[in-house]
Order: sequence, then C-alpha cells, then structure tokens
Amino acid sequence: MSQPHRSSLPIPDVVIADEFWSPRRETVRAETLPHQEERLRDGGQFAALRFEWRPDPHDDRERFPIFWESDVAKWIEAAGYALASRPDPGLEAAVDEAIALLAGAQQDDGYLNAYFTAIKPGKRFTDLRDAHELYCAGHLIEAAVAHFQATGKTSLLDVVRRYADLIDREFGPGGSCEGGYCGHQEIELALVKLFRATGERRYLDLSLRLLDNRGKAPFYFDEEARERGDAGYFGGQGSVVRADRRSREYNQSHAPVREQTEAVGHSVRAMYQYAAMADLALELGDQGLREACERLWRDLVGTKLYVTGGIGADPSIEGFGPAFHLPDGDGYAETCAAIGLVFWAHRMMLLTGEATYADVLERALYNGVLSGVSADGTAYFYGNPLASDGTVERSDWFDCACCPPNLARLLTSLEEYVYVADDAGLAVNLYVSGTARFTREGRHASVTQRSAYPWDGAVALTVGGEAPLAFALRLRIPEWTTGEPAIAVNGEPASFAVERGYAVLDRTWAPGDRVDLVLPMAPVLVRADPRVAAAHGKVALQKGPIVHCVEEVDNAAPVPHLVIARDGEPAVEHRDGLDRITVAGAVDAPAAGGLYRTGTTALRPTEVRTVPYFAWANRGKGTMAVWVREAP
Ligand code: FUB
Ligand code: ZN
Repeated sequence: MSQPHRSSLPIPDVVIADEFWSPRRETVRAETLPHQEERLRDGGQFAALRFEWRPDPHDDRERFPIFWESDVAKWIEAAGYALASRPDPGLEAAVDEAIALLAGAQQDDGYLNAYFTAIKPGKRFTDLRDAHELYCAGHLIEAAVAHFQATGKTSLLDVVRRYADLIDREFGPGGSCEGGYCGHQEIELALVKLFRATGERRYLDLSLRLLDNRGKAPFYFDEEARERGDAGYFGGQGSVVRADRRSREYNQSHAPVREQTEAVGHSVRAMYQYAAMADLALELGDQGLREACERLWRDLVGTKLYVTGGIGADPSIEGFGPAFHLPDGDGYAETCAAIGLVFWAHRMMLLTGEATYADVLERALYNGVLSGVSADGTAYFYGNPLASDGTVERSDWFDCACCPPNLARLLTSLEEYVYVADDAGLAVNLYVSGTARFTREGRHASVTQRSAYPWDGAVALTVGGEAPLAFALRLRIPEWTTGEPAIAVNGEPASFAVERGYAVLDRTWAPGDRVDLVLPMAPVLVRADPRVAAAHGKVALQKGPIVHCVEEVDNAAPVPHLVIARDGEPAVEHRDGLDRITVAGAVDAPAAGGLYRTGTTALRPTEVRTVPYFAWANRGKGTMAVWVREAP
C-alpha cells in the first residue's frame, strides 16, 4: 500500500523563538549540557572508553557501566541538535573529544562496547536479554546521525556504520546471534534513522528482522541462558529472570510484536519498540505493524496513561501495571518513558495524519517530560509521581543516568515535533513561536507563528515566501480546547473544516497573509474514570495543555488537608512566568482528640492555589498533589 508522504521539517529549517521554550532550551545548552559533560567525566564514562576504568568488587555500582556508551551517546546526540540550531565551538570540541574516545574504543572488527571489551572480553553478545549491548549501539547510532546532520562530519557515523555492519552480520543468516534481539529495544528505531541518513536498505531490513525475531518460540533468551549456563547480568533481580510469560512481558518478548495487544512490561522498552514499529509501518507500508501499533495505543491511552502524560505506574518493573492502576504517590512514571511516548506519538502522527497523537504528545511534553528537569536545568527526576509526602526532590545525577541526557536530547530537538510537511502542505502540531521554512513546487515558503502559548490560546501565523503558493495549512485543534475555536484570515472570520483533528485552510497564499487562530483555553476541573482508585473523589486542575498541581508552599495547609469546593470557579493569575490557578476550597485540619472521628468534619474555608505540575519541586521540599479531594 502506498503511504502518503509525511515528515518532520529538518531542524535547521525550523527556528524556535518562543517565550516559553527558548529560555528553557538556552538553559539546556548553557547549563544542562556542560553539567552532564562534567558528570560523564567524573562518573567514569570517559575513562571507560580509554579502558582505564575497573570495577570495584565491593561496590554495587559495578552493575552500571553496561549503560555507559548510551549515556555518552545521548549527550552527543543532544549536543548535535543544539549545534544544528546554534554554533558553539566549545561544545563542538567537547563532542569531538568524546567521539575520538569512541573511535579509539572500537575494535578492528567494528565492535564497540568498553565493558565487554575491557572487563568481560569473550562474552560479547552472550547475554542479549540483560546486557544492553544493542541498546547502547542504538544510542550510538542515533547520536551519529544527529551529529552528522548537525555538523556534516562523518567521524561518528563512520564508526557506527562499521558497528552496525558487524551487528548485521552477527544477527543475519548464519551469524552467531541469528534469531536474536536485544532485551532493551532501542536499536530498532535507531537503524531506521541510519537507513534514512545513509540510504542503505540493509539497515532497515536489520531493524525489521530484530523486531520480527522478538517473542517467537523457541525463545531466544531461554536458549542463550541455557548455552551460557548462568542467570545473566541482572540474574539476581527476580522479575526479569524467569522464563514465564510475565517475565517475558517485562521486555515485550512474550509474543511476536505483530500479535501484541496490550502495553505491558518495562515502559521505556515498550515505547522504543512501538516507535520502531510505527517507523517501519511508515517506511514499508506494513499494515500488520500499523494495526498492532493502533491496538497498543488504544490500550495505553485508554487505560494506562497518567493525566500528566506519564506512563509506567509500577516501580518494581519500571513499567505498566494492570489497566487503570495509576497510583499517585507510589507510582513511577519515569521521565524516559514519557519521552518515549513523545517519540511513539510523533511517529503515529506521521503514520496516520491524526492529530489525536499530537494531543498525547503535547500532554506528555508539557507535563510528565518537563517535570523531569529542574528550572535551573541541573537536577532531574527519574520517577515523576503525582503526589509527594514532602520527601521527593530531584537529584543531580543517577548511577543509571538514562533520564538526564534523554531530556536534553528531546528538548534540543524540539524543532522536529512542531510541524509536519506532507503532500498537501504544512500541519502545525505544536504552537511554538518561530518560523518554519519549507519548499513546495520548487518554491520557498515559510510560516511564522507568534503566541503566548501555553498560557494563551491565541496564535498568529504569517505566511511568507517567494510568490503566491497553493497549499493546505492545517492547524491542530487540541483536545483540551474549552469552546469553539475561531479563525480569521487577514482579519476576516474564516470558515474551516476540521479533518482528523486539524482545522484545514486550503488556499492560495500570498506572502504576508495572516491567520489568527483562537483556541479557548479556560481553566477546568478534571475528574478521572472511577476505575482509577488514586483519583476517587478527587479533581485535578488543567488549563490548556498544562496540568497543575497543588504545592504546600503556596497553601495554608499540607496538601492532603486541602479540599476543593465542588462548584469552585478556577481563576488564573500569571506571575513570574507561570500560570497559577486559584479555586475556592477548605482546610480539613487534623482534629484534636484522636485518629478517628464521628459526625461531620469542620472545614475552614481557604483558597487552594496551584502551579503547573512541570514546575513543582523548585522551591524546596513539601507536600504536593495533582489529584486533590473535592468537597462532596
Ligand atoms: O535499562 C536502561 C534504562 O535504565 C531504562 O530505559 C530505564 O528504565 C532504566 O532502567
Ligand atoms: Zn530514564
């Protein structure tokens, strides 16, 4: 089946000049990337690539170096995107140094993994379930493509191509790992990027082979364990070792990917797998993969998605619990998982042209992703709970440091998510001020957005370019819109059809034409499906794409004592760069004289005040909740 052609605009063709995002992205460039570079140097990652690091048998962190190439790679990838939008000689020199280390660590046959070269020689590719070699390889590939596209340099691309070629041989017919696949998906989506960057079809074929090997009997991970004769790198961790269905679900190897129906197991693994499935469905017109993606999406969004766009509620597996199991304080919602959801949602939108995927992308991006980093850009959440007893705070690094550089690479590549060019024209998926340049019928065109989004739903768009040009401009009408959207073209109210979640304006545009879109954005109270136990009798506050939370520092009592009035009219004040919502409520203060009481509760009236969820935990520790009791 032939696919309509849809693609993101290349990063250099999108300029972001946005009051919300530009300062945050500058913080990533000026603070986060140098901070992460320092942590990688201190943490041993660079030394390991010089083969200078040795494990300490008395230190439990001996387990973590298997991830280290991925930490370095994600940092290089983030730096690559940053360099694509703004030259930075200091950053480029640091990246070149890291690439030289990677090149130096590469073996003659192309293999590149410091741990299995220096610490466990002879054991490469013997523990695919646990040892993360292809996961690290995937991140190296993504980094190389980003670096190549940003700088035109092939220094890392040449390295990863030799490694990918080795992997292709080992996992191909007659190779030592024929039938194998990695316990942590990642390389599958990376190989699609490598295919797109190089035009080499065998990388796409390898990606498809790795996906289609997954979950087929006889189970590869059982066979390799039998051959190896030990329990594997993480063999001591109960949930992932047994050869039963639940353990296989952990890494989504319980069934062939095309037959999977529910989002199960470790959520980052799941997201990277589903993203690759969507990529291949798009590249190959593969209907089986598309249908599997659509089934998995319905399950996830219908039963396993936090209101913040976080996913993966069960900390014991860093993954999905049963349907509607979305605990607030005891949940997990790893930053990487919300980032993975952004990746998958983006690809689903490219695959289907449906705005609903961008709605979820937006929910995750502005809430469960952005909460992962502090306002100053140097502290991170691993899990993003929806409630805190006052003990939760961000850390400046982790032994397994997956989330920090993942955040950096998403925020420095935000350009990719704003627009989609297709056969008919340009779709605006995110309202981010700045300019998109694109070409139609050989002519240059541009669209410039201006807005105070996400605080205000009024967006002005101006068309630029060489000459009058016919194309469809599609504007996403977000699911959160609280009234009828309105559009004016050159000051005149325009009628428009909404197709697949987009307002469609299909006409011949002249340079200077202006479109004014107004998306009603009133604050609202949100209630959850009654099967979400953590939200029973509670409400959350939301305005536009921003989900709010209540923090103790803004309120008259610890958050669990607060009650929101049932008919409370939320009012909004914009202060210090953030919306704050105030709603009538009360304090249910602890009563003197015992743990339990009879009779009615004496409520003391108060105002309940919120801040955006992404901004919480930037003013010291205190109680916090997204779901707040509602007066009966
Ligand atoms: O296993 C590599 C990464 O570490 C995963 O994606 C995260 O969930 C964390 O476990
Ligand atoms: Zn993570």
